[in-house]
Order: sequence, then C-alpha cells, then structure tokens
Amino acid sequence: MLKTGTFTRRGLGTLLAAGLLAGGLVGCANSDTGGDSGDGGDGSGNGTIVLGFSQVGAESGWRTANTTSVKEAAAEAGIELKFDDAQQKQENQIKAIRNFIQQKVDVIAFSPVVESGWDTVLKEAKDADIPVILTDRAVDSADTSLYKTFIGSDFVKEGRLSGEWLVEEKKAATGPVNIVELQGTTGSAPANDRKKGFAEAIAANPNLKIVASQSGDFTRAGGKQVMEQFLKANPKIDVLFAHNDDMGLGALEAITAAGKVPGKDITIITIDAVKDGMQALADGKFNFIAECSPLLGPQLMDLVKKVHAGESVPTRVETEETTFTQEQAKAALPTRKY
Ligand code: GYE
Repeated sequence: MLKTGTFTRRGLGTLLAAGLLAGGLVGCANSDTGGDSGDGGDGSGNGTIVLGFSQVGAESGWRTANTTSVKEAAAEAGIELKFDDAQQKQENQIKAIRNFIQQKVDVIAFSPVVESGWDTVLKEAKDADIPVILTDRAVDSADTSLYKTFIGSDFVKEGRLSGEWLVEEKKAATGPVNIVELQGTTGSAPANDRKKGFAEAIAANPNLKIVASQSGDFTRAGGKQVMEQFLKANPKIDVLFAHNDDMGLGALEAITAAGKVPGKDITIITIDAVKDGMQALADGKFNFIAECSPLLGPQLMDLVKKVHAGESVPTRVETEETTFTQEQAKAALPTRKY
C-alpha cells in the first residue's frame, strides 16, 4: 500500500512546500537567470532539469514497479530523465554515473546494487558539482557529504517485523523450529539489513533456528534453485524467510515439487508485497509479508527539484510501510496498484 504520508509528518509538509517552491524555480530557470546554464545540462537551453538515474536492473516485481514509478513521476514533474538499467552489476552503474557526469546532467540519482565501493565515483560527481540522491538502497561510504540524501525504506525494520510475527506465530512450539533463509543480492543494503532485523527478532525464542541461509539474488530463478538445495540438504524445514516476494514465489515451485504444501507444511514469510506476492498470500501459499513500497518516484522528483534549487533536504527520507496477513492481503488486493 502506498502511504501518501511517506515522510515523517513534519517532513511531508516541508516537502510539499519544497515541491511548490521548486516548481516556481523551474519556471524561473526558463528565463535563464539561475546559477546554472539554464539548459539543464542537455544543451537545449530550455531550462528543464535533467536527471540521470541508474537503476539496479529488472530483477523483481518490486524493481519493475519502481522503474515505472520513477519514469511516470519524472514525466509528471517535467523532468528529463536519462535512465540506465545496470543489470545488477556495480561496474555498469559506475559506468552509467560517469556518463551522466560527462553529459553534465543536473542531478544524479541511483539505487546502489551493493553498499560498498562507491567513494571514487561519488567523489567524481561531487567534484563536478552534481548533487547525488540515493534511492531505495544505501551506501556505506564514511563520507556522507558524497550524497545529498537517501530516500527509501527501513530494511532492518522489515526484517524485524517479519521475525516478530514468527515469534508470535510459533510461541507454542515446544521443540526446534527450523528456518531457511533466502537472502537478497549479496552485499546489498536490503539483504544485509533484513537479515540483521530478522535475526535480532527471532533471538527472543531459542527454539527458532536458522539452519540454512543463502543468496537467491532477489530473483524467482534464484529462489527456486536455492530452495531446491535447501530441501535436499534439510529433511525438516518448518519456515522459509525470503528477503523478497520473487524469491518466495520461485521457492513455491521447489516446495510443491518436493511434495510439500506451501503455507501449511512450510510457513512462508516474504518482504515487498507486490501483486504476485499478495496473491500468493491471499491464496494461502504465503503466510506473512512485510511491505516495502517501490513507489518512490513522486518523492524522488520533489527531492530532485529541491537539491537542484540548492535547498537543504533531510539526510534521510523514509517510506512508511505496513505488514500483511492472509486475511489482510485478501482485503487489500482489489485496490492494490502494483
Ligand atoms: O525488496 C527487491 C528488489 O532494494 C528494496 O530490491 C529493494 C529490493 C526489493 O530486488 O525485490
């Protein structure tokens, strides 16, 4: 579910005001009185803000919805978008960012595939005076002046909410509850953080044990393949925690092929709440989903306008999210946008 109030209450008001302000400034830039060249970096001289956006890839339903949101919001905001799909490779993202710098775009936004290894290219952007916005995933750079702001989710919280639900669900268990974990892309912020939050929450009950944990790279194919290995190696699996819906959906095939009933023999928890995941939850194949909203586009464009205008922005803008049980998924599905 997209919450319109995805900023803190205080932040939303500020942001709305900023959006209005920035809208005015875009108008001003048409007369080319601003500090920049007025061509928005595209050489067109028409004052349009040019945004270079480096997307992770198209690995999941979440990502596809996120890409649509960014493209639609840019069009809506009158921002010229240079979009690059990095196909889940950091080297491609670095190349794309260097291209954006060369093209002198006004603002760069990107969703870093992994957390580490960005300092050099971010320094290049800073030296070129191009503000950078992190969307959806964080970087671990010690120098936080290398980017203006981050917009996205609290992944630790998503993991924690998943774990807390499981602790409650299995509170009557008298023996060991064996959990397998399908991790997201190795080294990515959501994989690191969801793992951490979940582990912290399930520590409340020593019966809950992670017996296997491996990356399925956030894809359906990865989820299926790794789940097959888990099933072969572990005779008793009670719970699957998948870091996203797509890996959970892939795992469903492996579980069914192994003669087990998903949602009954194996309790399944995932994160994202994209349509196919919500359908699986409503159908009783999944048991719980922690939501992660991909609809970051409109907020991102507001931030783009703001940093382009040289206004200050909060260092972190967090999306608000909820969780879904099977009953809640049934109720929410008919009006779900993605
Ligand atoms: O959960 C997953 C996608 O970074 C929040 O990336 C995003 C994650 C999302 O591949 O489905």
